[in-house]
Amino acid sequence: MQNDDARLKELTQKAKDIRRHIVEMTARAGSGHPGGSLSSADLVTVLFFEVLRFKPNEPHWPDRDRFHLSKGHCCPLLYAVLAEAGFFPKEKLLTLRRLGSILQGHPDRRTPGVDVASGSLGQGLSVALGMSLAAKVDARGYRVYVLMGDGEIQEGNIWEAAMAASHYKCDNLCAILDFNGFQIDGKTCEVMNVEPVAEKWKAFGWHTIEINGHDMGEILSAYRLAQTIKAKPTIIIARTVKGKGVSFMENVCDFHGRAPNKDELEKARKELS
Ligand SMILES: Cc1ncc(C[n+]2csc(CCOP(=O)(O)OP(=O)(O)O)c2C)c(N)n1
Repeated sequence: MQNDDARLKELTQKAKDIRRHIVEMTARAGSGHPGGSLSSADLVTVLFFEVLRFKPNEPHWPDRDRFHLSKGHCCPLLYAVLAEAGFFPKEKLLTLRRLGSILQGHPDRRTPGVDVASGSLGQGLSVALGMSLAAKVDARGYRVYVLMGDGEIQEGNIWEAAMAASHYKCDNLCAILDFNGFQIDGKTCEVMNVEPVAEKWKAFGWHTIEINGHDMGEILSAYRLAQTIKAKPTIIIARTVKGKGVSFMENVCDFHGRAPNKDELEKARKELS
């Protein structure tokens, strides 16, 4: 790998391009979820462009590392990353949420690079656990990554999967928690506090790594460390800012599920140019 500093700079630029796609796609669609897409953009950019093994021309390559977007409403991010990675042409991004488009409002298997549909929160860790166990049964070396939201982990289903993953010593499984502090109705700590979050995952037998989810160096180190952990699953708890990268969207709950209008799009484009 080339010098880390230079590479981190490239990844920062890539994340900016991806953020621009997110605001452009949702603005064109007139709906969608920019806030949580922007907060996870750095985490998913580093994952796709530095860590995951995949072949865009062969989306079902059996040895590909798996990525499951459990917080499926953040699919503008996933689609932007898949397009940048070459799974389909970038022009398709502006068809988000259109009837008949390969890019639906929540992930669907019609999109190259999407293995499992998502959107109903709380299910993704169980999906990832199944993939992780399948790799072990089939003696394959792929790793499984799953992205969840801090609001999402209020779902009980998550904790059943958390318990099973450590019971079965799923060290090929890495969960990423985008802890942006907001969910659909407001602050997570006010709706249903999930803290102390690291202690909860530790108690469930997971290796936990806490990072700033916008520091590309910390993100990359966390993924590298996770690859070395044996006999237990790992969770990367990333503290992030909802709407990160667009000043007037940052920490504004309204942008959880509202697209930028024409003026807001222009402002956002300037900030991301
Ligand atoms: C089972 C289920 N209940 C409710 C919803 C509606 N919903 C969509 S996004 C969301 C909030 C999610 O918050 P969080 O996981 O923190 O996501 P982020 O802030 O990262 O966007 C809710 C409740 C859903 N998609 N699935």
